[in-house]
Amino acid sequence: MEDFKKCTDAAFCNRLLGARDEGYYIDPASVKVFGPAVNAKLLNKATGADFTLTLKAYKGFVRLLVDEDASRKRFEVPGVLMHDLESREGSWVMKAQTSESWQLRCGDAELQLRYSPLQIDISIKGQPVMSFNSRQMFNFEHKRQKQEGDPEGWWEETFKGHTDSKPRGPEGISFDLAFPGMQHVYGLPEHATTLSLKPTVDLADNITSEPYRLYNLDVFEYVADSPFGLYGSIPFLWAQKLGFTVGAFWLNAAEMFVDVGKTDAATFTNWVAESGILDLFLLLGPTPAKVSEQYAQITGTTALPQYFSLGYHQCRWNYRDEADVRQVDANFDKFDIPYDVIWLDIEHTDGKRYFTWDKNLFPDPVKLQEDVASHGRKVVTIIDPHIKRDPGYNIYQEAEQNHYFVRDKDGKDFDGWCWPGSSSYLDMLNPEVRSWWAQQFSLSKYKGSTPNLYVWNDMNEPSVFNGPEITMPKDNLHWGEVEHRNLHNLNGALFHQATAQGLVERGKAVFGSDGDRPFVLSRAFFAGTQRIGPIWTGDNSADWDHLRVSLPMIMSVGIAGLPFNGADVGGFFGNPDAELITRWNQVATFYPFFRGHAHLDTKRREPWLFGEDATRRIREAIRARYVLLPYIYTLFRHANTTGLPIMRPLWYEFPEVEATHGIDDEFLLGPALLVAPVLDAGAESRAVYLPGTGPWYSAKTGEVATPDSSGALSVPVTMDDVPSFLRGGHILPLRERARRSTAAAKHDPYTLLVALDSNGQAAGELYLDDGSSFAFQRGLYAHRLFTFKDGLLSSQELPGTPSRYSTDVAIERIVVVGLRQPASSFSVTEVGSVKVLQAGAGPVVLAEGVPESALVIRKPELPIAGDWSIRLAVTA
Ligand code: NBV
Repeated sequence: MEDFKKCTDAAFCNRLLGARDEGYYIDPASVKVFGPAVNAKLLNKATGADFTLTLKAYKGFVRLLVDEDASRKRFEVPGVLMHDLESREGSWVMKAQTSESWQLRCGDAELQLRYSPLQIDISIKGQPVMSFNSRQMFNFEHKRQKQEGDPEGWWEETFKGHTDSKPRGPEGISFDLAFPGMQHVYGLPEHATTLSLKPTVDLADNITSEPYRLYNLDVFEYVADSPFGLYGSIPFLWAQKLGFTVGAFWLNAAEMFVDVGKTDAATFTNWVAESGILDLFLLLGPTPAKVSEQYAQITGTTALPQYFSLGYHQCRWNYRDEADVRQVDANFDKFDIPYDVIWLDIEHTDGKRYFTWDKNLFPDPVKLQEDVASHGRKVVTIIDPHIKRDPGYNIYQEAEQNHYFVRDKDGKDFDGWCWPGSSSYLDMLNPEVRSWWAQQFSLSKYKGSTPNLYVWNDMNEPSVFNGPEITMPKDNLHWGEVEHRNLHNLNGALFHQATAQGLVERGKAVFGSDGDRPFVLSRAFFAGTQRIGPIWTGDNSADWDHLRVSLPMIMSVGIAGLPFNGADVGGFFGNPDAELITRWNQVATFYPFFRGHAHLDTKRREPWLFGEDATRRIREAIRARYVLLPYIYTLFRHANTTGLPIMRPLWYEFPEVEATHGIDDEFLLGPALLVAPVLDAGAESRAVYLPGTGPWYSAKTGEVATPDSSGALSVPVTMDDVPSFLRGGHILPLRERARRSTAAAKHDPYTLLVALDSNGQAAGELYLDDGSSFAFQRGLYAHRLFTFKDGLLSSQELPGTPSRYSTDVAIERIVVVGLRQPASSFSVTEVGSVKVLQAGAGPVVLAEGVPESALVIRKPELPIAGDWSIRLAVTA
């Protein structure tokens, strides 16, 4: 951690974090309201500096913009905000106006704008929820000329021998945001720490631990509990108290630090960024789902993934050669373990020249991909952003000739050290560079690639081995003479975007206008990355702490609008033993992105290498993933339409249950499945908290789980167990047949698992499409709604989703848990055109066991995408 800055090592953080200035005020004469916008002039008493302030009303959120005047405008982060944002505009209704403040209303929100010192208080339905600058920590370092005697750190600073020339001087921005009555704040990824963010300052603003840092970095062997910045940054924070969930998103891609302080009365946060502007969105919730939707309206929703990419991925640095890949591929079949994708890390290239192949190790990559594809599987290759400075390498040559590289402060192509040695870095801020890069993925340019090859972008923070903090100097220059410092945290997302665009274009060339959805995994990320593709949590370690912290990490990235993410299964560094790798796979069944991966120096660890018992258990964990895929894909459709997370904190579904607010070692997969995985070595039991009144059913046996009156339950566990619970009131679509890949299951029938609530009711959904193309965007999908009420189970279109996708796939089983009478006392009667069916007790889905109360309807032969209903009648 020595390589990385603390707040005190960064001049702007040193100056601004915790600093007060009461001198910022609004000139009352300047305040004007134009429909959705309040415009005003903001001034600083001591310096005389003036700024423009805009407060804009939208439906469900408020946007506060502060910038210098038009002649000194700062860098604004491009490409993150949704194009249709303006269509969400609301309008202000004036409530009261005095010489000291204005009171405005927009929807349920009331806002008070105080002039001097500047302060903005927001309440919803009379409840205060947010307060901006109540502690006078707002500061905006205005543009200035260098002068004799300026304080140290204004125009230059040095860290570990690297000097940042800072030609524009101090440009920091800071503010405080308080959340009255709220004890929990979440989000602000990426950090390896608890989901509910721990305080970093005490009441007197003394630092008790480092502030949370947002600065995309390649952190070698990160520790499992730390506020240090990792590979990605999303400056989006959640806060909540009973009845109110709100959010704050600062669109700013410069280095940032955030302090969190708590009192009984409120949680205080103090944010500082090195440059850029203040563009702060205050999301008014008031429920978790509303906050997700509001954030999605601002930055977009998750791209609908390729169905295959939700299966299991097998990665390793490195699968040595073609024979190794074939062997691993064959072993999955031999050991009867499904998988969808095999990955090739940097060693597959010719000297780390991406888009090339090591000719000795991979002499016939096309044949290799075709063979893997003949089993319905895909190959992923790594394409990193550092370009070897080799005049004989076509990518370098073209980029160099076209001036496509980021320049150093003196205007020369930046030369940094990375895997290939001396390297340059493409300037992805330039749209021309992005489209040139995208073209490199065409089949004719990327020699040895096929339509079954997808991509992995690593090291895109960017990682520069000999750079400050192992990254790019901040005074490097991008397109339009923009300093790297302004867009550092966006850098990786731009690269990711250009790569995904390449696969989109390739897909259109190969498959025609419906194309092929891209799959590109990225390590670095920023707000908006959800529109591009998944990320993973980087180089974790094979230990229990990293297994445990993977849950809050995945959830925190997920609630920050980027739910398609996961952690390296098994831990990247080090060697997991049979117990850890088994437990890790059992947890990862439920990760939104499920990939086994390992460092070059680790022992081989494919699922069959840990003895028979472990192989069987890992097989079960991966199979359970495939069983759940129809449900998981449906969750992704919701992420795609409205922005809901996949792996959810308990409080996300139960915000009204205060006891859930601090829990992060359990989670819900979507709304219907609660998982309390085993996260400790040698565990013989797992303490579980079940929120609400349930009923909750054991996913293993279908029996009702009975916690004590506080919701606590101790579940005995063996190495075979992953305590998980079905939430009464939900119907899950599943596919139970064991197959070698998602492609092999394409025509398999479904199971509906119906878990009744205390009124004997349930509902659930299934989203269906071709799983790979963009045809869904022109309506070629089906979205089914299943309901169970008064003994009648029905399937119909989800209202508003006319079904234009047809399939003759059927339902082969319906399992109902939670019936009040024994299962044997039911008969299934015909409704409409449906035949009389056989019914009886039988095993529940996720494992064995036959609870008396579970009714299993075998071979109902109902169409999965058709309308039907069947009635259960009590015969006894
Ligand atoms: O490309 C090699 C690795 C990769 O396997 C890993 O997943 C990345 O996070 N890469 C980092 C570079 C080397 C890290 C020590």
